[in-house]
Amino acid sequence: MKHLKIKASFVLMIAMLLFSSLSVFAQDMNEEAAEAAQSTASNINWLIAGIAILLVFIIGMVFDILSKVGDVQKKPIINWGRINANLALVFLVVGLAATVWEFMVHGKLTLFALPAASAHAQEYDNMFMITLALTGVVFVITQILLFWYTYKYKENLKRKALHYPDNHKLELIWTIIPTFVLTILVVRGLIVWNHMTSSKSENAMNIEVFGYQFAWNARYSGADNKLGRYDFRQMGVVNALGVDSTKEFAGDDIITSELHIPVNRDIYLHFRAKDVIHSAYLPHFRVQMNVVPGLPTKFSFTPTLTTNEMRVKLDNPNFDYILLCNKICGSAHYRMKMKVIVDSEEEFEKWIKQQPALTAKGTETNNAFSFKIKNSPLASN
Ligand SMILES: [Cu+2]
Repeated sequence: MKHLKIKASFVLMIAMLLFSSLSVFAQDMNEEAAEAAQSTASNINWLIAGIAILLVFIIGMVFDILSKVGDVQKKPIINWGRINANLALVFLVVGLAATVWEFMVHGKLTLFALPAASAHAQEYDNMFMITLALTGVVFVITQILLFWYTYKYKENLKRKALHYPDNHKLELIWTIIPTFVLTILVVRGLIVWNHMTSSKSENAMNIEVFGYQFAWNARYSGADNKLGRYDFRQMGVVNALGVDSTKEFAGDDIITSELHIPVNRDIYLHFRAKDVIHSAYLPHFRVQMNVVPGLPTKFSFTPTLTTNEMRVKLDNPNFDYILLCNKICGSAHYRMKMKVIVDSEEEFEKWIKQQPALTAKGTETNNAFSFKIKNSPLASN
């Protein structure tokens, strides 16, 4: 019992400390709030975190003491079985309510609430919807069963557990049905994916999308519709993409920091990364592709709505399409975005004519950088 008394007084001490610090802090807040509430925001967060940890600790100790008292008296004070069962029911109701709330409040942020603007988008959205509906139904049913049975068959000292080692019929059913459903989903997914990735026509416009920490560039292939070769040893401050304008197909390449694409034209994007893995995500076109250093990736799609048409459709004159990085790639990942503009054919022709080609810009290789690289072990071949 002496041991218990020490523990109880320790908990009391922590509680008193906590409440005295809280009241002091409340006074401070009143005074400081008028001056600079913002500067205390991070202090408040730390205090809340500290309080939460202390509370968990105190509650744990209280339960510990009660159960030890129960042990001494040979009669349990806390019925853990009942607490767990009731918590399971609370979890079920709160969890399901939170799921519904989440859908109602943030459902408009999901992909299929975002208007689609590419030729393959309908197929993609259908697949998304079917998968979500199927998994959603299974999720709700299994969660209800899981928590309801936890509650219903809570610990009961008068009841003996039934030994039920196996049931082959049941196991067959819950193996075959998911296998069947998942096979349909995967096969359908493969069909849609193959259709999406093999629809590239011969005269698709080749554009390179170049990602680096923390921005994007687009490189147009120019009149020849062929991207000139690049060499990583030529990448430098002046020539960020490492394209040598004197080489075949490279002279007419055009590098921009905005991605303009003509509507209803097949676009073939070639992705390249400079430093770490990025992921080019064009949500309105239902396009996403990893952008990996040393591993070229590609995707073709056809935009179906110009930026102006989309602005009218959404009744939002400030709307713009976007390409953003969807792979956490470093400290400034959040601002790794590129504006995408879908032009009419005429608008696009006008815009692209205003962009200087590499030869016109007189882009040279960065000699200082090249020199350094040439003398490094990297350039031994
Ligand atoms: Cu990135």
